[in-house]
Formats: sequence, C-alpha cells, structure tokens
Amino acid sequence: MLSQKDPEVYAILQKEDKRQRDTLTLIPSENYSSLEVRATLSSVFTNKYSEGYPKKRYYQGNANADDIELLAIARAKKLFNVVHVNVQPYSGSPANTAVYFALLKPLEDKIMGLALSSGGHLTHGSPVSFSGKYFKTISFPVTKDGVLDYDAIEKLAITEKPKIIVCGFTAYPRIIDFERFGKIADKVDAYLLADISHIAGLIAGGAHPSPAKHAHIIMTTTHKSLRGPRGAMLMITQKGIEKDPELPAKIDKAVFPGLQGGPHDNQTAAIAVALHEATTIEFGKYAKQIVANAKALSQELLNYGFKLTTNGTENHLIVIDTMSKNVNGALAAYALELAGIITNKNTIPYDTLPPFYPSGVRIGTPGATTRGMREKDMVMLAKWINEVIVECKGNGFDKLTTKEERGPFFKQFKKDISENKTIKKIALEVKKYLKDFPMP
Ligand code: DSN
Repeated sequence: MLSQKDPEVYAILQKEDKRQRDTLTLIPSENYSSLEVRATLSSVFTNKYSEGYPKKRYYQGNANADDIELLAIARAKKLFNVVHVNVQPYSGSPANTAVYFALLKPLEDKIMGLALSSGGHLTHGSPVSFSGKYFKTISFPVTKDGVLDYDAIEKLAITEKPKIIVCGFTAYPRIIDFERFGKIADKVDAYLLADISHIAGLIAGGAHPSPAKHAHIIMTTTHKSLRGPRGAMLMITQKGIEKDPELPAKIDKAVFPGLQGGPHDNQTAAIAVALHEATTIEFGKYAKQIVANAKALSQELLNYGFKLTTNGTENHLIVIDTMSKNVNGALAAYALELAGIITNKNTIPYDTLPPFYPSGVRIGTPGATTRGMREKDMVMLAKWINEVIVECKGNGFDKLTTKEERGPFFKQFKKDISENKTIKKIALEVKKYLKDFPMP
C-alpha cells in the first residue's frame, strides 16, 4: 500500500484529490477523466518498451502493445474520419514539432498561425518557442474584438506564402471556419494543420464542425475536451494523402525516430479507452452541453458588465477582459482560486499588459459539464466570479507599469485577499455546491 510504503507521496496525492473535489476547474484545457481512463493509464503497459510501430518494433514482447496501438489507431480513424493516425506523440507540443520537422526547412520555411496574445499556442510560431526561433513565422490578422479576419488572412497568405498554416487555438471562443482555411491553404499551396486540441471532444460529439475534409493534417491532444489521458495524436486526412502521398511516412518518421524514443503504451491504451467513450450517445450530449453551458455563462458575465473577447462564445471557452472592471487578470485568477474556482490568467487580443500580468482570465466549461453542471449552475458560477472580481477592485494595481512595482504589490495583494471575508464565504458556498457535482 502506497500509504505505508511512501507516506510522503501518498499524502500529496490525497491532498490533490481533495483539492480537485473541493474546487472546480474552469480552465478550458482541463477536464476530469473517467476512472477507466485513469486505471488504464496505470496499467501494466507502464512497464513496456516498444520503439517502432506495430509489427515493426525494435524490442521483443510487443504482441499486446501492437494490439493496443492498432486498436487506438482504428478508433481514432473512425471517430475523426481520417486515413492515417499516429498515436505516439507524448503531447501536443512534440506533435506539432514533429509536423514542422517533417515538412519545413529550418530558418527558411514559414508557419502562419495565431499569435499567442490573440489565442494561439506557443508552438504556432511564438518567438519565445522553438517554432518561432527555428522557422519564419507570420500571425493571422484579427479584428479589435479578437475575431479572425478571414479576408485579411487570405491576402496575407498570398503575400507571405507560408508552407504551413496552423488553425486551431487555445483561447479563441468562436467556431473555426475550417472550410475557409482549407481554401486559403489550397490557394497558396500550403499544408493546413488543424490543431484541434481544445475542441476535439466537441468535434467528436458533433458540437463543432470537423476539419477532416479541409485540413491535410489534424493534431489533437487527448486530455482536454476529449477527456482522455494526457497525450496527443497526429492524423492525416484523405485530402492530406492527395496533396502528398508521402505524408504518413514523413510524419511517422518525424515522431519516431526523429523526435521520440519509445511510445508510452499505457498512454496509448488509455487513449483507446477515451476514444471508445467518445463514440457514445452520452458523449454527444456532453459535448453539446459544454457549449450550451459556455453560452449561458458568457451571457451571465455580459449581464454583469464584463467585456469578453469576441463578445461571447460559440465553443467551450470564454476570455474575460477583467481590466474592463479595472482588475488585472493575475489578481482575478488568484482571488478566484481562493474562492475555489480554478482559472488561468490570459492575455486578450492587442493586450498592452505582459503575459504574467495580463488583462484577462480564461475560463471554460468542459470540467464543470463533466461534473454534471447545466445552464442553471452557470448562473451561480457567474455570480461568484463577479463577486470575487468586485472584491479585487480599487487597489491601484492597474496604475502600475513596471515589473519592479507589480511584484511587491502582488505579494501584498495575495496576503490581503486571503483574509477577505466575502471570498472566504464564497469558497465555502462553492465547496458545498460541488457536493452535488462529484468528480469521477
Ligand atoms: N496548455 C494548453 C492550454 O491550456 O490551452 C495548451 O497546450
């Protein structure tokens, strides 16, 4: 028993279990996976090495590893309507890296994606990531509200001639027009990489259009709205094969041996379980409820006078411009955590503040929906979010302009807000409320 053999680790696990039960994650990239997914993740496959691909391994003893990988591949092909799948990437960043290594010449070819501050991902060409250091990059134009400007994107693509266009984002609350992106990519002879990490569960459940007919390559992580274990998959569509019949081989080689060694077979097995769960009628209902909840929550927040990026949502996530209430996103996220509501600070499009002290907070409904919440519960969540943010107001943080000023001020803010009676009261209310919405 772990409790006896390693009480230190056991104690931390117990505390994390309690933290997850007593608080609610509204981080849109987090979720609560099923007990079956978690059990499979800790299965005997943890013990196995299986470098290579099914039936072409470099180690013996892989008959069952082959079976599990082939099963995961078959399930992913069917669920996402694609013709080739690689389930080995350890997570999303290595998966995107593999695509770039497979298809781009370093320092020469160009990636076009959404800037981090507008809702893109580090690996979509951010200058602080390898993707912006080793490749040329160009960002999509967005309107002042943060909506993708497809006409401007097309014009820019024609002038800039990117080799890869990455669509699919981490903080973009609108439906992605994959068809339009597909046409733009075709026009400039670029590969279209759809990074559906955030919305894979919505696509699987029929709550967001699929990129399968428009993109050449689809990448998804498996632990967000798809509700599987941490991991990722790279998928090639029929359109991808038609553009480049060598695409599957190029991608597979880039993953192994290009970037990775042995796949995590326990992760592959748990991905297979999650893919099976995602085919159920319940999962389709779940995906639609995620969106209904996000829409209800965004409407409530608008009613409280918050400004939201793109003025609302059509998917699972919302970016609140907390500076519209003169509260920095870092302060808001900290105070919300004290109240038992777990979010993350986030930049907003055209943010003038730095990412560590940005103008907003990103929230989402996959986790709350897994715990069984519905539209009526979003009314309560919005009420608490508003009350907490009101408590953060008027301390003058928004007037500070340098790191040197913000650091000590934030330290003092943390001390003061942890004594705040209203927030303590909300934390108790949240904890009590969550008893009716158990974590799996
Ligand atoms: N870290 C993920 C997110 O929170 O969106 C993206 O990789």
